[in-house]
Amino acid sequence: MIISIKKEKALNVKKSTHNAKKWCLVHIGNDITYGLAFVAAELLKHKHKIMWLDGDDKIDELNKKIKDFSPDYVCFGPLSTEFKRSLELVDSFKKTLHSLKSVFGGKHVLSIPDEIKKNENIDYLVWGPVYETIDKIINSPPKTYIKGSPTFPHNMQPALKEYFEQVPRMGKRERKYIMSHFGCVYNCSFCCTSLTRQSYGPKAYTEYWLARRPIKNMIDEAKLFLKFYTKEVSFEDDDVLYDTHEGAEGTRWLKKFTELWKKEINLPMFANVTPQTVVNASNEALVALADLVETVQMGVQTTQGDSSRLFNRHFQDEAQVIEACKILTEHGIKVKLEVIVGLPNIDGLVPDPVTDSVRTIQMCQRISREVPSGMTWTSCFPLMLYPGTVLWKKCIKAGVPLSEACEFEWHSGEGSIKFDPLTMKRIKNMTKMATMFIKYDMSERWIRALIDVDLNDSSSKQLSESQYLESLKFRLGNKIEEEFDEILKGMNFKY
Ligand code: B12
Ligand code: SF4
Repeated sequence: MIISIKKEKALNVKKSTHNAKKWCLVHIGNDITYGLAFVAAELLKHKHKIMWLDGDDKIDELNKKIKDFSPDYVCFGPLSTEFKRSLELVDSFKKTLHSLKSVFGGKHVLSIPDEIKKNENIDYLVWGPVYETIDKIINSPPKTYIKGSPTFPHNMQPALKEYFEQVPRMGKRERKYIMSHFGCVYNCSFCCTSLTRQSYGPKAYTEYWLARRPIKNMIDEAKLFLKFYTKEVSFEDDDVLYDTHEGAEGTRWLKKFTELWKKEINLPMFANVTPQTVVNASNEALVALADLVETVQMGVQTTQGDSSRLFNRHFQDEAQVIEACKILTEHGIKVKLEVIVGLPNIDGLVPDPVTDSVRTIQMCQRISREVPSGMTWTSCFPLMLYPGTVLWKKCIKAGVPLSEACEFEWHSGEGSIKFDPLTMKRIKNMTKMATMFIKYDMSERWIRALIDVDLNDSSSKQLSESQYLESLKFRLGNKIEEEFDEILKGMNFKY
């Protein structure tokens, strides 16, 4: 008996004070629902039974699975883009199984809890981390609002095996994700990450969200990728070079991680960086990064004075982005630049959104010319205002009209700001063609002429698919084109 208690302690197994319950976890969309995999792990740790569903399957099939498994709870962790589908599903599931209780958590819930509370079919809302919430859910009456407690990253391990097996579309997804910590040091006005920092305070944020996980835990997580079809792994930290300036602890961590990744996993990887950390990173960290990844993604968004103030990114300018690109490419790392167009005119900062978007694209052309050809690639997003963010609040306050066509799907080119129809068309076309404008270094006249054309459904689809293929080729080489049709089949590609 004593041995088994010791064993349990060593395995960090927590016993629930309740009988095991049945929980259904609902995946939605084309990408790994990373946060929900941590919820799955917490449930398994408490000895509950789980079942994953692919929420994009036909509703009749899903209802049948709900009936057969008969769960006590159904869990959703939607981003804003997936919220509508979550509500459709929960409505239908509750009609199929009257005793079913729903639990909602994740970023969208965190951003606008008061709005979410109005939905009748939502029984429990979890605000923040899943930790220390499971027993509270079981013990509390419906319509309870529960705040989770943060835990140290060494206690956070996602349960992916059941997920990949039961949602084969995700098991077979060519790209998998991994994170070494779960926070971000910036405060972009279009992002909801800062809400967590505000709610738990900067000290807790640094301690829990910005501390890195033990490397062994990440390697254990990634060993599973080797058993499923995986072509590449996205190192999803917002900034993989965080804390790698001269003398900082991050350099040692990155070197060690790279060494073990190459030895034990060796799948192609790409990562996110910001210009600020690249220019300050130690050479050792850059050398390790170059060993780990072939490409990085760099959020440039915009670097023109006024529009970058709107985004709260005015600490970075074009010169810094160019310097960062040069440093990275000199280390042999290719750079994907990410920019945002379709900005609102608040406080007179962006009087002409089309000209602002042309200037942003021209900036990317200038940046690309500064480094050897083929070493950069640009992705252009329409501005999507996620509810609860600083910029969303600002737009509401300033009476900026919002577009109902925006479903937070960036391939669709539908942004949040409702301009006049001609401007809407031009912004949408810009997001669909910007990659090409930059790759082929087109002049302003060509750009302005092409964003004026009326795309039909087929051309719109082909342009978005071409951009997506371009991103895969940039990272994985031209050969991936042979598998592209197969990759598209596994996706519900929205364009
Ligand atoms: C990793 C990541 C991704 C990954 C995985 C996304 C996913 N669906 O899980 C990828 C690369 C696929 C991705 C894509 C996108 N992302 Co993203 N991404 C992130 C990132 C960097 C980290 C999120 C994360 O996994 N954290 C680690 C986990 C452990 O934390 P967590 O998700 O908060 O989960 C914890 C709790 O919230 C809670 N929890 C979560 N779900 C549930 C459910 C229940 C029932 C319970 C009880 C608890 C619970 O428990 C977890 C453990 O404590 C954040 C930025 C950031 N730094 O937070 C943006 C972020 C989540 N992404 C965002 C966006 C906008 C997107 C895209 C829409 C971008 C785009 N336009 O294409 C796409 C959407 C694709 C999709 N359909 O999933 C926004 C979301 C805004 C919003 N309100 O929706 C964020 C916040 C960044 C931002 N700009 O504001 N993203
Ligand atoms: S860098 Fe990314 S995660 Fe961090 S605040 Fe900006 S958009 Fe959000």
